[in-house]
Amino acid sequence: MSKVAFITGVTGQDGGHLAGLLLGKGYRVVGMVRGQMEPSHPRYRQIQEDLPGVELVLADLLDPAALVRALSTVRPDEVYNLAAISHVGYSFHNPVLTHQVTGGGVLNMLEAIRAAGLADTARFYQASTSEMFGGLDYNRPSQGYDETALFHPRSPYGVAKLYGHWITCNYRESYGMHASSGILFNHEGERRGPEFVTRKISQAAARISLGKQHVLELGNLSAKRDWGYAGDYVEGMWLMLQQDEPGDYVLGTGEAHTIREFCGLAFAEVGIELEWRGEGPDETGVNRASGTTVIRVNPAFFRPAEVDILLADPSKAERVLGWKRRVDFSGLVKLMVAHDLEVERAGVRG
Ligand code: NAP
Ligand code: F7E
Repeated sequence: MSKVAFITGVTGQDGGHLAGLLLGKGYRVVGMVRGQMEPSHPRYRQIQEDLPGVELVLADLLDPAALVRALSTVRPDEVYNLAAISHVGYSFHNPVLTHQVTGGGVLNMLEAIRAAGLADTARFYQASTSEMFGGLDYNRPSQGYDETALFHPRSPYGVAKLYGHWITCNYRESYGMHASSGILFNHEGERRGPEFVTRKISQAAARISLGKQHVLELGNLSAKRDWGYAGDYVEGMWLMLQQDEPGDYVLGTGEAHTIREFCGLAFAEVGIELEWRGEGPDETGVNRASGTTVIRVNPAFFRPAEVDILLADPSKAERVLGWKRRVDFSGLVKLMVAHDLEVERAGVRG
């Protein structure tokens, strides 16, 4: 009998990678999708095309009864809760919805597992985040955050995720559930949404090199992130649920780079050498060969509170899970730009 996995957020970046990984391991994979769709709906058909082999079930993190129905029917062995409002900038504009979906949605899932009578059998993965650390001075960013570092979230998203993290720990301690929390640092790739900075840059580099776009507008160029490849991180999620005991694990690379560095590598991939001129909101990235401005700062992309640096110490995951990232920073930039060049040349969005 093959194992059954239930994935919320299956239409997102990580959901696509995880579904592919689990199908490859012989799982029956059921993905939860939301909306008033039926199989003839174009979006439903699109999702089926994007995720071949994945069975779809309709429910929403905000609808506890629908979650109970879905879980009672599917009766999964493993539940991966990846669904969330995941954009930090957006969470400042819609903090209440973020609190309900990204925070309360985790509680709805855990309660639904209990109500469906699966608390003793189903293993649960919660998609926690490095945004919970926030990154103030006392919180040791220079040596990297591990599972014991202090939390100080700096956005409604980070605060909501912290609730999701602690309620997962609480259900583990209260009801003996096999509930694990993966504290994942930024992970990117060809499935990343274009509203996140890496994909915004890789798409723009491809488009600018092909003459389809002139300028890329960005916010804070100095923030540093610990960027890895999403395909490596979903393997870590799966490994967490294969352990005898549940736990909390940091996944990251142990290297942090600025947005500026990401731009430099991405534009180099399309043959544009960048020169940075000016400072603060007046800073620009100029094509050294042509003298044309290809990047400028738009303060509309600044956040009310920024996380200046996120750096991981993933030694527990490496030691206990045997997990290690495979794709490094330059490999990540290369694969994203190569993908976007292909998409832009073919004239389709991907
Ligand atoms: P993503 O691409 O933004 O995907 C989010 C998913 O959540 C989408 O499938 C979306 O469905 C679904 N969703 C949103 N609201 C929902 C609701 N009310 N009910 C059911 N589904 C809902 O996110 P990702 O990058 O794959 O990240 C996966 C998870 O890991 C998220 O929880 C994120 O916060 C967390 N995380 C991500 C990173 C990272 O660097 N990627 C790092 C740490 C943690 P629709 O398609 O219908 O909108
Ligand atoms: O921003 C700066 C921005 O939106 C990264 C989510 O997956 O990872 C992600 O959250 C940095 C920030 O990701 C633009 O201010 C500059 O400093 O790509 P991002 P994020 O906020 O780190 C964490 C771990 C998650 O858990 C989240 O779900 O880039 N930045 N200029 C910009 N960011 C965006 N989006 N757009 C810009 O134009």
